[in-house]
Amino acid sequence: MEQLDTNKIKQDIASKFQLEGTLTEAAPYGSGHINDTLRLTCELPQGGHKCYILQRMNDDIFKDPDGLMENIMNVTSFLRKKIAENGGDPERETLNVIPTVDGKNYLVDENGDYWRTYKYIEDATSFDTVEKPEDFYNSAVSFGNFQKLLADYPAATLHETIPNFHNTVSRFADFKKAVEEDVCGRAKDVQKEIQFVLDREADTHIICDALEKGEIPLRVTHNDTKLNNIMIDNKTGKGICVIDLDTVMPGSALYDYGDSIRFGASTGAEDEKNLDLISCDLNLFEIYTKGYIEGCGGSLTEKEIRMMPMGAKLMTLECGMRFLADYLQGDVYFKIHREEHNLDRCRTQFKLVADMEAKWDTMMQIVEKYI
Ligand code: ADP
Ligand code: GN1
Ligand code: MG
Repeated sequence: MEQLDTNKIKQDIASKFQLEGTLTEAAPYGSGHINDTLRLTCELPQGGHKCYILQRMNDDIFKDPDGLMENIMNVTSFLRKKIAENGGDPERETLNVIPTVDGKNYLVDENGDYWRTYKYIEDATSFDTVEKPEDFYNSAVSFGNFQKLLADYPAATLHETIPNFHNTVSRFADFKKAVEEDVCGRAKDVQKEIQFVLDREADTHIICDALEKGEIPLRVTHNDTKLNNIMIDNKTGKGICVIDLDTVMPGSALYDYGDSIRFGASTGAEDEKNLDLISCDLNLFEIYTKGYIEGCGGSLTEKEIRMMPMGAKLMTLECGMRFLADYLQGDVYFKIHREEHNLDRCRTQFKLVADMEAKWDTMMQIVEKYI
């Protein structure tokens, strides 16, 4: 997709949404890997200002933006009702879509790009790393609660925005295909990383098999539960709003739990080059485990709890496979900000997987405390 032209966005795109006040600024925002995000600032006639989040949806990745927006409208209106019933603030505790001037949920511009606008959640922060363990705990409670709130959502009405998103068996097949095709001639230099994945093929079946056999339930899950997909309230420190709802689909609680551990229990950044700084922090692992189980309000089964370490390991392995496959394919999926960015990212994931394997018995002992 084309680079963002903030002047053009101010004139042609933002003006087509029902914004309050006069738009004064449109600035790139956040550190998501998928969509292009901007923060809009509008001056209000009575003084003060109001912000919005404007996003160009990635339609290379989300092939059915219309279905995706239908999911978001339906899921957020379902959540709004539940939040109000529970005495919360639906304006702040879920995403709120701002319509276009002609009343649509999203805009298609003359290049065929898809745009949407959300209310900006004020006085809250999304963190790229765990600065305080309490934030991680509070994010766990919120992600667990998110899943609990969606427990009776009519799952069959959800569009599958990315088919097989956390199907580790099909992710493994995609990975092998990327290695075989080797379109950029990069495979020869990353044999060690490729072998790391190939050695773990058997693992990729474990959650898929458990779902297929009905040993663990299919639920409505978020599927992209990294720490920066939650807004932490600046005053209370609580997780105030789960954002980035593009991948809300039927899935396993182990996907949500595991992806959060992958990102937040790591002692370093997802793209850290110095692998000596990367390990799985068992204190953070335990804090998140406790918070997630509490947030789910007793709904996780014993089998799910026992499989939590496997969820953490497989979500980390899967993400590493995806980064490495993208590196082999020429960096076509995840946004990169430097040469070999995806290679650096895959290496942190594999370092984490190896560390989890080394700490396996302790991880099992930790989760068993919560059965
Ligand atoms: P991506 O899919 O690219 O990760 P996100 O929807 O997660 O995009 O948005 C990127 C970042 O923008 C988030 O990590 C968060 O910092 C910020 N953000 C997104 N939506 C909001 C919102 N409604 N209010 C405040 N900040 C937001
Ligand atoms: C992407 O959109 P974002 O940046 O929150 C990706 C996740 C990966 C993550 C790795 C739709 O998440 O699956 O785990 O990057 N989202 C999509 O950081 O592919
Ligand atoms: Mg995000």
